[in-house]
Amino acid sequence: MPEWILATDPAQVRVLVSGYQSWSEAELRPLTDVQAVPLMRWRHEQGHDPAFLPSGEAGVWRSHTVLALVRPDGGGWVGAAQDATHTFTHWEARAEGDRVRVTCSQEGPATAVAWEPTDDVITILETLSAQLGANMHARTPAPQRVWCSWYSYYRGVTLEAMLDNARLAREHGLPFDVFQLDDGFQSDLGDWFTASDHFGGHARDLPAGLNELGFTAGLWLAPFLASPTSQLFRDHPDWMLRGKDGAPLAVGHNWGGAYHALDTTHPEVLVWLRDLAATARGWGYPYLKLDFLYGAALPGVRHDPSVGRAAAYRMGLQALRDGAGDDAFLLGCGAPLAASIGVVDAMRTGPDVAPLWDEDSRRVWLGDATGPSARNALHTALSRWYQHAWYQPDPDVAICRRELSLLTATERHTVATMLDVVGGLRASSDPIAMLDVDGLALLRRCLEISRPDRPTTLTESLGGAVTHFSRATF
Ligand code: 9PG
Repeated sequence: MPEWILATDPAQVRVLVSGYQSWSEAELRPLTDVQAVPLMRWRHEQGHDPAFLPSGEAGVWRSHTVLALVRPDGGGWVGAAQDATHTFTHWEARAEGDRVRVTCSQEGPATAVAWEPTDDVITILETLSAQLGANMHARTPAPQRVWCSWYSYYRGVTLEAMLDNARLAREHGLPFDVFQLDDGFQSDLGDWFTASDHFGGHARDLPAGLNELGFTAGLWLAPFLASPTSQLFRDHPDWMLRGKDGAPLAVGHNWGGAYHALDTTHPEVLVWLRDLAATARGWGYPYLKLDFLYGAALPGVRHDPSVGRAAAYRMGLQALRDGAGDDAFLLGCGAPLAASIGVVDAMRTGPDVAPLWDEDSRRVWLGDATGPSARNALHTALSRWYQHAWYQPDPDVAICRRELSLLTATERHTVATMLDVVGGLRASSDPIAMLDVDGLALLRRCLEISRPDRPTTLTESLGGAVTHFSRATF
């Protein structure tokens, strides 16, 4: 296990860490602080890597793929994996008296890591991240402007609401590229081909209407999941990722109960995944939001035990890409980050936004910053700004409405400004009819692509924003 002993005072150093999947926290903190451990046991699979949880000791910080230590003068050290195709790379920084010990371990076949002492952490971090992106053939699509049904209609979305919003967006001349239908159209988790009772149609009925209005149709899927009540689970219990006891693993709790994940080393599962993505494409959806992808990357007993977690995950993701086609736009969500490079076009880089600033009881007392809030989404997406070389970052939606929201005007504007700093996808879920003159103006501002899609010359200001934001606001 590579190890470095740094002769530097831990009290003078801040550490930049990133959790392994979209919703896991990323942050820049004094090294002597305590990295929060989620107290709720069931969050360990759902928001974190159960095989590499924070230790909970003061002065010990764990990070996936990349870790940076920053001195007050802006110099420091950066460690970064150089490939993540088959491997998860785990970094740990530990304060030990007047020194810092950094260790690096890998889950999966050993691959190269870079370790750089530097007088300019921001520039080296950007350079090493870009190398990882290049090594894994990161895709470089144009940023998309997306209307997504989730953060207003939630599971109650209907076909009519989608079309009403698309019509109003067209009337107001709002420059969306994509109208994306989220969770709620399907009869059960895993049963993507049959409609829910309330949706008022079938997912395949929507794209034509959206196309007529000039929008690309987008669809949400959680392709690696199956609920125990689904037809998918009942027909193919042998396709599930299992625990040591042989029973299908519960990989999370949502939708009113536990749910399972597909074992992506099973050849029939790979065929199913390819067909699923191809079918959605055939319905008229060239934009897919692929959610809860972490399920296929959890530790467990697999059909092919010789395949490690990262490689198994990647096989499932590649099957989806093969089915959707090379020209489809794939957004990963709830997804292992670095292991997705080169297959996804965009990636959610933080937890869900919510129409409230913070839920500090859960964050502070339960040690869990993966919950939905504007603060959590921004804080994590900003702390991952350097990942723009891996995919288009998606910091999640802005919230411009005043109704059905607890955000103050300042908070709405803060979210809008910070999303522009992160770049990548620009998105909204606001029912257009709910927006007043100010709300429409703010939304228009959010949809402006005012920065280059993959900033390479903005490192100073981006890094500065992250540093300032972490210090002053949180
Ligand atoms: C649809 C939503 C939206 C949203 C996604 C994702 O840990 N959890 O229980 C958890 C539940 C939902 C969730 C994230 C985490 O939201 O990020 O944009 O698509 O699914 O169900």
